Amino acid sequence: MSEKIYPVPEDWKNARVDEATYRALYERSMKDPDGFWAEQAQRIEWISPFTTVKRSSFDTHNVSIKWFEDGTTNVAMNCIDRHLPERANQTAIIWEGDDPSVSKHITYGELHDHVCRFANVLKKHGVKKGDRVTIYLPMIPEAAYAMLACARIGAIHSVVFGGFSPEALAGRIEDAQSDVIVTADEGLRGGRRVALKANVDAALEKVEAKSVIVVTRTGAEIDWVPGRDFRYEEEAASVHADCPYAEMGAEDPLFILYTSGSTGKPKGVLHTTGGYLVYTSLTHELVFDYRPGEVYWCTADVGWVTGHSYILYGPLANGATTLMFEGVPNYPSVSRFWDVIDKHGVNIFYTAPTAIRALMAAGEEPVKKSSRKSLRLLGSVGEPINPEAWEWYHRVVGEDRCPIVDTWWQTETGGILIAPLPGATALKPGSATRPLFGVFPEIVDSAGDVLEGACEGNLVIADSWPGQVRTVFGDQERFVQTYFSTYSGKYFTGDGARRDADGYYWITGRVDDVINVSGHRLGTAEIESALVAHEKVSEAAVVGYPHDLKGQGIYAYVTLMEGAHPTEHLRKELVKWVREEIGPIATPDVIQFAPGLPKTRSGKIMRRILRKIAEGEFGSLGDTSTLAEPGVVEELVRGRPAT
Ligand code: 6R9
Repeated sequence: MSEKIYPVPEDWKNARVDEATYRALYERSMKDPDGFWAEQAQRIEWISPFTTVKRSSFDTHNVSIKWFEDGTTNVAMNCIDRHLPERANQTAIIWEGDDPSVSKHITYGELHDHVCRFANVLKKHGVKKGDRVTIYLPMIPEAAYAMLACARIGAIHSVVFGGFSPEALAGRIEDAQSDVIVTADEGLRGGRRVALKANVDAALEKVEAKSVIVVTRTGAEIDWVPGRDFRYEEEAASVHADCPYAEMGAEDPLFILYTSGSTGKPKGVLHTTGGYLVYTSLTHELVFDYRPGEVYWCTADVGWVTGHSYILYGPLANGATTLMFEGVPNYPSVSRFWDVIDKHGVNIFYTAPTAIRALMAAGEEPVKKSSRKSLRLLGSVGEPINPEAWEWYHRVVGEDRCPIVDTWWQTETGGILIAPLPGATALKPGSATRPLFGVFPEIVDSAGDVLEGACEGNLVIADSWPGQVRTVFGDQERFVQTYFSTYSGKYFTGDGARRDADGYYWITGRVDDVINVSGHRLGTAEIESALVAHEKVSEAAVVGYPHDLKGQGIYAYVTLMEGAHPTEHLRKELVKWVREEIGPIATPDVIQFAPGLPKTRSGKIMRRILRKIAEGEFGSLGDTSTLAEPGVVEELVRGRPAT
């Protein structure tokens, strides 16, 4: 690991938070969390003020997380209405289309009108406080309008990433019991069309919904179910232009977002209103040192938590100008990101290591063609960033002048928990550095004992912070089981971490059966259950292996049914099958047909061995003596395809 240190640049010493302020505020947040958060909560507007700041318990028998619970507010009011006196004519959203000649600016005033109309359309379709609305849209402004419209009337949105298959979409609609689906005729990414409405149609053959509201994006011809399907544009023209915001309790749900875990189906991570907004707004302002008037760009998709917290809610709560990009980094050319930065004068740029690695592979020339002189700060999120990619990002993209904030967090954490503050923290490439205010990380060993000083182990958080997940939608037991039972009384992140002598954290990756492919979280169990759903597959085991661009690739061991033959044709069919069951992000990189899987005598698959074989580390397979049939390992080693 790189031990190079990048001190805070001279011209950053006047940032919002310097080293002394960081230390003082962090200490205050630990000693007097109630006082600290009561003060921070004033950054948003409350309808009725809270009197209780925090009431939380991580006790396995009684997990409960509540922040500002007797206060009331509204997220859309905070993200829009509150800014109107000062910012009605300021751009809230810059939308950059997939086609580089298409973009538009939406002011806070216009955002207000769009969101009100969208809210009234939802109301017209019977959506009430607490109802779930599934949003399956591409990266178009209507995605933001729809999410904020839900927030405005107190409905709970469940955004499903547009890359998910009908099967995956159906599962999420069913779990959320959502009657209304918002989609588009098609999406457009990298010049290619994505058949969103057709996917919704296919999903609704499996589950029911009352209304499908279809935004027109490409104008493609699509199938239509009269009485169920409605054109958004026609609906919007038929409703009032104004819609009052609902008064919501701080602990009323804001959204559900499905994420993969180590077992079973994806979990509906539930976030609530007050604490989430306070936390995303604070972290957006401090981590990115956001200044009024600046253009801020996060390249995530709104289908992921990064899009929720740092394209939409955090930036808009701060009255920022946030850029929303429909396309991909390499269309029409690998200069696209840098061209967009110049076109819109982007000051703060936040992307994922997987994109950086892919663009790094294209060389410096496509970057150097652009000026990037507007850039002031760079950010990274989604997976550990390898020091080579960090150095390249810093030297080539940021021309050695822009600090990089490597932000560690999760769908469950709502916002960034560990990251540098650019005016306070010396940087070490590959380290997410130090905890933010009110965040109490600990590293524990497998027995649960807290390790001190420089150490390596599993990362837990010892106490609650306002942006934390409140429950798994409809399944509190699973919530407790997943996050609070491994290490009693602590939130378990599922990540491993190292802490160095300076107190810096280095996230080493997942320690559970979750893999991180291009920054997307996938449960190996999900891919396995997709594979065994195929009629020719009898058993499957999926592991991650190091992949140059994606961070981790998907390696699947597949055992076939009697009579089925391991052909190239079947391999392709299985790849296609998984894409259809889950979506293209779950495409297996390697499928190895295996006559048998290594199992213990009690029948447990020994994943440790499968991981080693996938990594090509045959010399370190460890103890195989407990295997029921030691011979299968040799066969797997012999049969391993080149990766
Ligand atoms: C925000 C987001 C969460 C998992 C997390 C960890 C990995 C995210 C990281 C990082 C190292 C970083 N992760 N950021 N690892 N350094 N800066 O990505 O949420 O999709 O839920 O993924 O991603 O393994 O546990 P989510």
